[in-house]
Amino acid sequence: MNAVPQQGANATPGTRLPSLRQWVDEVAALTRPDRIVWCDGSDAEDAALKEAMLADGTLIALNQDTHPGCFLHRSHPDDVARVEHLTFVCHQDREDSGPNNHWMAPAEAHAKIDALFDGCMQGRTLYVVPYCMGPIDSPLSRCGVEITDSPYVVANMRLMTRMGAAALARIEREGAEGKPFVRGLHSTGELDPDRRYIMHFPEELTIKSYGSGYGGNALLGKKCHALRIASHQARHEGWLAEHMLIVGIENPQGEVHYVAAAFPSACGKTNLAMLIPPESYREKGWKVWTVGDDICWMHPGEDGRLWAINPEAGFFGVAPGTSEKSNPNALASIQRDTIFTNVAVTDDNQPWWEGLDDRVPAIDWQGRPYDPANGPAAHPNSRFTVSARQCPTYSPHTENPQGVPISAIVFGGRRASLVPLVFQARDWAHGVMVGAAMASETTAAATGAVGVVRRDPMAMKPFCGYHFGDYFRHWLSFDRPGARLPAIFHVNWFRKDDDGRFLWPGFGENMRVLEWIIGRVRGEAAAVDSPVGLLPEADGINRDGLDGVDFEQLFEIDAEGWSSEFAAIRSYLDELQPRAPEAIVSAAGR
Ligand code: GTP
Ligand code: SPV
Ligand code: MN
Repeated sequence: MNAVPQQGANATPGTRLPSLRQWVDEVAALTRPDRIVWCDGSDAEDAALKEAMLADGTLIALNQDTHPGCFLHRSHPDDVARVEHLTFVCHQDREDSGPNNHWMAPAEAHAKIDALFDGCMQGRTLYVVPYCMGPIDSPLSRCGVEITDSPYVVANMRLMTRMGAAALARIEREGAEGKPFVRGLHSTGELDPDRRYIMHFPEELTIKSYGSGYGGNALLGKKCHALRIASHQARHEGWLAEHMLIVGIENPQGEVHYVAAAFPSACGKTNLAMLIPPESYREKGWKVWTVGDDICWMHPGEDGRLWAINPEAGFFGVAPGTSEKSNPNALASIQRDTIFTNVAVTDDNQPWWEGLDDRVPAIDWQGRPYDPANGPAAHPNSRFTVSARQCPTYSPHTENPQGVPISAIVFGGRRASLVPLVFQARDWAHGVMVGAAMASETTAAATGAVGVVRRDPMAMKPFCGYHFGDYFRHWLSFDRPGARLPAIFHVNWFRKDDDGRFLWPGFGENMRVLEWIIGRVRGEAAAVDSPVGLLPEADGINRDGLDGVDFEQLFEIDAEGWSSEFAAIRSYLDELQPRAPEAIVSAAGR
């Protein structure tokens, strides 16, 4: 059956893969679009889409003299962040989704969301978007197809993934061998928060998302595929899909150590991935290479090490706070060919957000004349979408089909008190417990209250596609004969003094902490044991040129505070019983 004829200027003949063709036909029969476009990812296709979006107001051209190829998208004001309360992971068996996910029986979930999809693309175009997560020729990469009625999603997927003809060719080749692709169906629907669901069917490798156009809800290759579905696949295939940046640290000897770091949403991954070392480090020859800023897929290699790829091809980064001082690499990346979402603009139509500079914006993120009485000019979760290739420190090894070897894993959260600047886990099981015990203040990346401390194990609370107890067990399983596992650390850039000021300068100065981490990995830096783990010696972190930093307070271990923290961790692990692994529970002090 092919209910809807192929039409349109850039419509292509579709696909020779029967399973894909059949699925597109089924979706078209359900959603009833006016036309179907198979996206090839070409420049011409992108230009035509952008022209159409400029014509209908989906995109607004920014100042093309200062920001060539840059556009602004203003989303619906009720559609600015991930919606965790509307996100479901629907395993057949409820237990498999765990208490960490919302669950609905798959049949019920399909029925509920298919009712919303029924006829929803009438008057619209259905885009078929084949994409590859990871280098196109890497055996570690995985493919998917997103069907969407949003040209904004198509333009973003083109930046965030390897999208188009090459991905389709790989999907067809693998399909002929019986290897499945992930199916993602998306419609912006009416953008009504009461008619919005983000649903995952891990056992069917299927995603259905309705009623939102926002990044994490709508760019299905990202959180839905590369974390929720991929984490489920990874569990069964023996690898890890994580909410981590990947950064290469080159020391003065020219050795590059790759570090993967899991921080919750809007807690510093993009910034650490693009770090520029302080001048005193650059003079000595330290360099930093950006591999990825949000997602990391790690596979055990034949040498026993974990090898990582960044499944993404672009950055969907937080705009507020990005400046020449905090993140010059990000700023340099977004001077051209960037899509900005929900930022403000200056009177000469340049993108602007809080923390960029001291200019006063003219128009706020909702298109109103800027009035501080209305709140921030840019939405706190306003974002930029840009190709990773535009980052000045983009690592050429990002394209390695085998990935890069990971020397250290770093967990971290936003904790105003209690948690020291850095500590190291004593061994793998202790490190898995440290990751499982993570907590962080909530941010604007998801709807709901901001600044509330919640448990966010391994920064995966919103993204783990299965039961956290099984997930920790899976992590522990990597410790086996022959393994040469990364050392595990925990950092906190966000500890505050009694007046509410950050104790640590952060950003580029985080290099000092990375230096200690690399020193530990190389067996050079010393450490002392403490109730939470291994701490740097008194002068273990380089303090040269850092005046006024209170290291004593930064590293203070409050025994009483930690005793209640461990009690909270244990009661959190209790909620995961009977699936919480004993090694984690006992590492947490029982
Ligand atoms: P997602 O894209 O949502 O997954 O977030 P992310 O982890 O990539 O967050 P990002 O790096 O964009 O950081 C977001 C916020 O953290 C911004 O407000 C930054 O200014 C702030 N931030 C990042 N690094 C530091 C740091 O070292 N110190 C302090 N104080 N703030 C930081
Ligand atoms: C996050 O919220 O962790 C993000 C942005 O990286 S989104 O793609 O919307 O999930
Ligand atoms: Mn993220």
